[in-house]
Amino acid sequence: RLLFSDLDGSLLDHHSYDWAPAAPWLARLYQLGIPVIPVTSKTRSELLSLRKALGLEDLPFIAENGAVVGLPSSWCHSGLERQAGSDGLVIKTLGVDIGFIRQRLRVWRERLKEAPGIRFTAMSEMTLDGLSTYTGLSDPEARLARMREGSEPLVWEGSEAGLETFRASLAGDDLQLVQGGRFWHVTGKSHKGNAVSWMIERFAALRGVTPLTLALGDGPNDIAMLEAVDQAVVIQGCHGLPVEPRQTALYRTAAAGPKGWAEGVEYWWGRVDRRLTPAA
Ligand code: 2M8
Ligand code: MG
Ligand code: MG
Repeated sequence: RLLFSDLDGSLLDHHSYDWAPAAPWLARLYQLGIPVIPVTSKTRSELLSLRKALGLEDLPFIAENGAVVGLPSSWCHSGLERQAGSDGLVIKTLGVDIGFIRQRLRVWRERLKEAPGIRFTAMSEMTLDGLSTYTGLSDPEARLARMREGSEPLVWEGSEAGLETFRASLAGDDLQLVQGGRFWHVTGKSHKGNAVSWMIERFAALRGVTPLTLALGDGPNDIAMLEAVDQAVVIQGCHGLPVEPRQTALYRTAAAGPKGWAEGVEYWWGRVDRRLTPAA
């Protein structure tokens, strides 16, 4: 089995970033050796500090909406991938470089300045204070969120029509927009769905078995991931954004955040297989 999970608004509370209600299931999955793989908009730097706290240290992660993948050595093909960094991880970049994204954003801001309804603030244009206030992250956490490699979050302040003009302009550069809880994210062609499929294929190639896969998410940027697995959970969101994956094995939680996360894991893996249920 493999479990893929969004972080903000899913495993982590949208406001406090706390995960206490999910902790018993996390501990149970760890005991059973079932990998919990974070699939998030967060950066590699945010993940390196968070996965320690979450007890997911020896596991891979998918960062920046699929643009950056981190693999511990146990997830690498021996002999082929020996370029691990000082953090012990092999990093794969499935997206495009942040320098290109920021350069194109500057170009489009200039070219579209007379167009109606186009107004946005990129995360790289926000002050550290401004970013902390907007997200509720602490200063050190906000610093890690700014260390981007393959996606630029932005706050959209223009109109709906302006957003469509902007989306079409970016498409000409093979860039796309996906919506997270608070930000729109500009990425290359990578998304959570193809990064998750990539990870499942790798697991199958390394272990010689096709895993049963579960994914949990609360936002529009999770749809592709929810469509790439066997069983899916849409966690009740705090943002009221529609999340409608084309997935028949779908459960929608009543609770939000980490409480909904535990509810979703329990729904698929608690009832079907009692051995998996965590001790209260
Ligand atoms: C951003 O991601 C969330 C994901 O849903 C959002 O769009 O609201 C990212 O910038 C991430 O790096 C950051 O940690 C998070 C903080 O809320 O916001
Ligand atoms: Mg989320
Ligand atoms: Mg997310």
